[in-house]
Amino acid sequence: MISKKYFEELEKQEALIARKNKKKDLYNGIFDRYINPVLTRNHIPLFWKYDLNEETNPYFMERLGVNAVMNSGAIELNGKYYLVVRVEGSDRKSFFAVAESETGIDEFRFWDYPILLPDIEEETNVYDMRLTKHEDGYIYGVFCSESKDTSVNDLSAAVAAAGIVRTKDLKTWERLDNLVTLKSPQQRNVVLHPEFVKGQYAFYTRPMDGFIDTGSGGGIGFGLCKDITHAVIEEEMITSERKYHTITEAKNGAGAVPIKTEKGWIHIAHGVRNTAAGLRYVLYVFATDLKEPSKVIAQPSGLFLAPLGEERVGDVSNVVFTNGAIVKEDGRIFIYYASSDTRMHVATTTKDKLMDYVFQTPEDPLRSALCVKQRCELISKNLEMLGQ
Ligand code: M1P
Repeated sequence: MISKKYFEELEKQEALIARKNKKKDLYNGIFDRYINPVLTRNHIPLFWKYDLNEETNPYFMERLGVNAVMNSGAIELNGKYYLVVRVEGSDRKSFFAVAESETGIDEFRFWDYPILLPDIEEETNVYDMRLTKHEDGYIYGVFCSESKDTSVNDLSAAVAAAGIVRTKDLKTWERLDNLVTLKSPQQRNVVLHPEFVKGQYAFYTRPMDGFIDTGSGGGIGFGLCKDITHAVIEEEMITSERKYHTITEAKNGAGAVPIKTEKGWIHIAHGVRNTAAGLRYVLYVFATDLKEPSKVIAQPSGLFLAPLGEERVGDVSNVVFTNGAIVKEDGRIFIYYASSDTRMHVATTTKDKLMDYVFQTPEDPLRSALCVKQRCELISKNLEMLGQ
């Protein structure tokens, strides 16, 4: 017999999924935020967590809990919006699952089963997949493949590498070799560029000395490789640098797959700085050259999107993180971001607005005196317009 409680809980969940989303009444001219998160752990199908059988689960208890849904890759296929979500079980292990929506801003629903990736024995955890529709015809998923660091006597020591899978339908996944970067011992936040560069596959990387600290890693890296099935990057160069006293001082990492525009590739990445309250993660944006996607050609000052209100609180508070955006043919852009490693949100904008933001917003002059000068110039121009 199916437990009665299941049907009560299901009704609540269906109401949650059917809830319409609305833009928040917050203006900055750059993007719109939305009132409801697009996915929370309460969207997880009940049959992933409960044993529905009254005989074996008389108290209708969660047997396999889910702690958080976050950091999702995003892709549009046949007009529908798909997120490949990082689902974190109560056991701290993450896995990937597809959630689908007709609107991109609400009614996201998980498919019946999570993704069963081909396994690599030493891999402990997988997370944060970026989905690239590559010009070679495949959809690639590049994610963090974490394993225990057995070279030191420390239970929390781990090694982060970039795992690579490919698919055509998000259902059948072929696993390729993990990316090897000869000069960097650890990698997270690796993104595959959607086009060939100099006839090769191009990756944005994030060279790191350790599992948490980037150490000498100077920012978002870039490297080429010939064979995606055994990807090896011999040389990495730095694209967007980490900079002293900016939002990228502690670390930064590539986010969504770069968006192609007439004027350059637009990147939505994350920057991290350290504070007395711990690391603070925000999103920032920069553009790279169309022909040389490693060369930064514009970088607006400061942050693009920061955790706000309830977004500031969660498992890892004061964090926003993106690894997926969808660009519609009509120019609308859906940026999917997680807040505080707990839930998923969407922010919407357009290609035109994003280009205006990237190419017309002044750069960070890097010192207070110059920043106030920059602001005074804006004020005096505006006061003149206002006739004062
Ligand atoms: O907890 C915040 C984020 O920390 C890591 O990001 P980074 O490698 O830039 O420090 C990742 O574990 C990410 O999943 C997480 O959201």
